[in-house]
Amino acid sequence: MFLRKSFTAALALPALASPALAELPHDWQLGMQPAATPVMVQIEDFHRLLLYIIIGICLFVLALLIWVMVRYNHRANPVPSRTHHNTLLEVAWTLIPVIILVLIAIPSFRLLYFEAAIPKPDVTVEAIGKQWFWTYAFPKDGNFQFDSYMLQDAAAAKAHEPRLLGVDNPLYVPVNKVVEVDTTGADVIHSWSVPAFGVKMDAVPGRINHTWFKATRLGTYYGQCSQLCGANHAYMPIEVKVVTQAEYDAWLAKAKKKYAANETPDALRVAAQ
Ligand SMILES: [Cu+2]
Repeated sequence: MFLRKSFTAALALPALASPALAELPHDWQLGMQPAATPVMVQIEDFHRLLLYIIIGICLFVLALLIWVMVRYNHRANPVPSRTHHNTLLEVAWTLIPVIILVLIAIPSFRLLYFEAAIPKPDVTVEAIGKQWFWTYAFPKDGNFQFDSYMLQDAAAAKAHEPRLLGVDNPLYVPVNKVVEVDTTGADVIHSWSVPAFGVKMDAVPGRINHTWFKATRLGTYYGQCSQLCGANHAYMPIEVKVVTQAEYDAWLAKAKKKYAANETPDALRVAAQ
């Protein structure tokens, strides 16, 4: 019994030391980060479908090339054919790609509309891109806002946060709840992007863009500004902690007090209405 317990603990320890639930890129990673929202699951499915189609076409073209090289080279085919038209072939190589493109367009548009239609939100967050940090505002939940800066290397190491991705004030959201993210830019165009959520929305000065996610797994998720916005563009990461509703409520109550002095700017609130 004791042995089994210590064995389990030994397994669990390294997982705790390197944040077990953190979703971030790894060295030698091939492919995308594991999906954490329904939108990202569908993006992955669509990506896989495209990959199969592309591999099929590449293999087909490769086979044709090899066949032509072997069967119709100078030695194997000393007298060249004088054929210059084949109506059936020409119709086929026009129609088949059209059919493939239409087959791709159907799930593509379905996914596009699924992403664009925001379900009724449980939480609304404004993500305001600034040179070079993010400000998060909760206009409907207590009307407070706070700044989220990247941790410098020493501070990140101390806080067991990944270098260049950890922030001082992460965004907290409840698991399995629809979170609407309204993005805008305070100076130039930024982009709020979290790969595991399948979310990337430009933050444009003078307008508010809307997107959403519903994280289905607890954990810490990282993203980065994805629109070149100036000298420190690479140093304004995004950290989102997906927690249980109870943990979220506790954070919200604390945040309301801690950031009480920081009201949502009037200009933004008017624009949001
Ligand atoms: Cu930026």
